Amino acid sequence: MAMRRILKLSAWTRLPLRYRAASSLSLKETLDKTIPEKQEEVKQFRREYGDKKIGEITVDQAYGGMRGLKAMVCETSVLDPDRGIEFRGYSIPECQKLLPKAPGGEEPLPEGLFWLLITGQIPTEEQVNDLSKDWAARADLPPHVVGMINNFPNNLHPMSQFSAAITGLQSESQFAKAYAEGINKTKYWEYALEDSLNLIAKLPTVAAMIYRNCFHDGNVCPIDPQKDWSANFASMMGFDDSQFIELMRLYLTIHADHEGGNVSAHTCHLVASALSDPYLSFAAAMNGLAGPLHGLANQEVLVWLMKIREQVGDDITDDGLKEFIWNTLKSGQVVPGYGHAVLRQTDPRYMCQREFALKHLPDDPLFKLVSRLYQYVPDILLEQGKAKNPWPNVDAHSGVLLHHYGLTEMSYYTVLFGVSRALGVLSSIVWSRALGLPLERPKSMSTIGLKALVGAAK
Ligand code: CMX
Repeated sequence: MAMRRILKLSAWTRLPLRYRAASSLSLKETLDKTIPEKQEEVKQFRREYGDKKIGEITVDQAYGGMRGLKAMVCETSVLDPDRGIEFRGYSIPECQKLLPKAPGGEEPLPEGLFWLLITGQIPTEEQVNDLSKDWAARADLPPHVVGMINNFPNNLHPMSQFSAAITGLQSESQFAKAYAEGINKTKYWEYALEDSLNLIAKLPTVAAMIYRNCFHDGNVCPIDPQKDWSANFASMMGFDDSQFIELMRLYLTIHADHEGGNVSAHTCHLVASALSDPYLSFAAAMNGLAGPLHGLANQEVLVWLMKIREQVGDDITDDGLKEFIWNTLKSGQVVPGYGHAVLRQTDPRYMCQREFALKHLPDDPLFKLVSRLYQYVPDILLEQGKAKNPWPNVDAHSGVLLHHYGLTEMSYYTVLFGVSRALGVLSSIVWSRALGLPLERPKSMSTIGLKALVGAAK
């Protein structure tokens, strides 16, 4: 009885022993142990069940962006339409509770989420601290990338600068070098891991340089090896407010992964399947994230909120707000930050940002506007009758928090999303190489071919 009560006390105790991290193991040692077990599990599963059917494809799915098609494997996270994202089985509130925090902090450290995504285990504080130090030590950029970023014109969108700089970093790829030297394929994952750790470590420096060049004096302070990844990133951008640093920890944790089929994750997976190295694959992913229906929606939301303010002001009436929403729809545009290809409820990533706002900035006028939109947009989208999901997604809330702390340059917002997304998609590359996943090459059909396939009249 007492035992049962203890088991209920926290989600931590639900973890089977094998999923608890052994505090003495490094990340590489943990993967050295975990990967052969998983390889064997998958091998046996495929031997026994490889020819089992897992679904059917309709003509509408072929034309309709392959929604719901179960045709790829992603180990790091699963997206449930109602419950939202689960990172290796853990919801966002569970991650907020279980993952190590900075001293005095309340939000999880993204280093811990990365450990969870790539190993499947909740790390110890020591392991997370080691990762913070490791990333700080790897953060330097080669001189040609520094020169490249400093030469980008200010009118090149920050996401284009980000993607180009990541491609420029490809000179550092140990995967590409080892492949050229003829490395055995069983070792691919080790080089993919090394590239991923280096790239993740360097991204805040790249992103901060872009921010300081585009919007400030171009000066970026050096990395402090005593600070965690988010604190260093915030400082390099020029923000030292402890609440903003906490926000960055939360932000960089919740944007990291959204299973395998979203545009950025799928792009990364696809490009890496050609054995393009993690730098090239991640740069490609960032070009997808830069689309307005995906990551750029966080910029679009703020642009839209500012339009409401400019055109009608903060004192807009309820009817005025509803009219503004309807006008957006009637002019053939989407309401940014609402709807989702998979989710059918309010995104838990929206909810945790809302909780952060309620706790730290309840009176912020822009947050109040975001809250009022949450009251009206879903009903209007339902009345319009097109969107399958009328509820807000992550992008409906992120910009208002950044804006509150002075990060007001909305064309930069997607870069922050991109820095976080690296944690998930690069973890997946390591696993794709560990599991020996092959070149991705689905079959496409012409309309003539599809008609013939389903027996449609000529
Ligand atoms: N505003 C207006 N119309 C919307 C809408 C919205 N927020 N969401 C969906 N619709 C429309 C679609 O454009 C589509 O219209 P058509 O039939 O005229 O083409 C119709 O409703 C059905 O779409 P759906 O099946 O509900 O949604 P999809 O899976 O095709 O698209 C998404 C999903 C996210 C692209 C869409 O909801 C959207 O455009 N939302 C606004 C942009 C946004 O917030 N994107 C960020 C998503 C999260 C992320 O990746 O970062």
